[in-house]
Amino acid sequence: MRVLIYHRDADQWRDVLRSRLPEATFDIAGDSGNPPADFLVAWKPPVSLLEEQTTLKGIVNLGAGVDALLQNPALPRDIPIVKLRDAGMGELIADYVRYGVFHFQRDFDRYRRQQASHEWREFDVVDKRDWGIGVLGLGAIGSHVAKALTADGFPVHGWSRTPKRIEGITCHDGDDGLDGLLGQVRTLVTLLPDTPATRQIVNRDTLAKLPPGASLINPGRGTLIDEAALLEALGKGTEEGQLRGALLDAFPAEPLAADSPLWSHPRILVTPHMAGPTPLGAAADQVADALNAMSKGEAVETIDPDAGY
Ligand code: OXD
Repeated sequence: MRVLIYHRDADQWRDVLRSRLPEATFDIAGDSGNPPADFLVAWKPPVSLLEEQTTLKGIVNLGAGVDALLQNPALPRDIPIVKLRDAGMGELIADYVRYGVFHFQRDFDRYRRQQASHEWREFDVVDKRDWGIGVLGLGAIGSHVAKALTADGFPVHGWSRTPKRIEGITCHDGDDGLDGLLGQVRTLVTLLPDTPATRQIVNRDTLAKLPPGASLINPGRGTLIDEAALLEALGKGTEEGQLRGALLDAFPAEPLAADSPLWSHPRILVTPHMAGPTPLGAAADQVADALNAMSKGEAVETIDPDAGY
């Protein structure tokens, strides 16, 4: 089998995959002019690359989100597309979210601002059991995050499009379920895929349904959030508005533009899409298994292009 790899760290991927599939041939792809391949292993391949690869029998997406791939107009629709499931990203993203939750629950955001004005003032701690957290999106990563927060002692509400049951998590679904969840949470975490149904799910209406002083953590997709509504809910300056603060890792256009107002807002923390880097080892096992199965014509767990994940 001939495999083409398109990734920023393509050499590393080639080495780990070669050690798992010694009989396969691996080539590293440029934007065009590549040898024809049976399988493409890629993260955000360019249109030109997909256009020239007319012999592909399958694609492995080197990430959990398939939005960029599905938006590629040259994506073949008649071959299996496999994405990475939780290959260790769940734990990394859970740590990121837990950091964010403690940032707000233990008032680190306020202490950081107080330090700037040399102010010594202690806040009463809100008990974890009274700090409801809403996790929008209960896929492999969302449910990992929800369980980690439950283990920390927070009451966790999860939301998904279709009904789910996860032990220890209060699960909600559908539009009514979303409204019910929003009213009960002090921190909202967005881990939904980017689909037409989820775009700007965090908008003026949803933000208004959160209790005053709630916080937002987005390690998911930038498109989930209506940025103008977010800035409006935060209000200006250091004075806490309807929304107390936000920790944002994903943006509709990345890198975040240098002149974006998000950078300088005193109650927004910006991180450069670093919440869930893909750990090579476990991910390489998943990629190798998928390539192996597809090359033998065996069934693989493929994405659903219509659902968008
Ligand atoms: C992913 C990502 O989807 O890194 O895996 O955003």
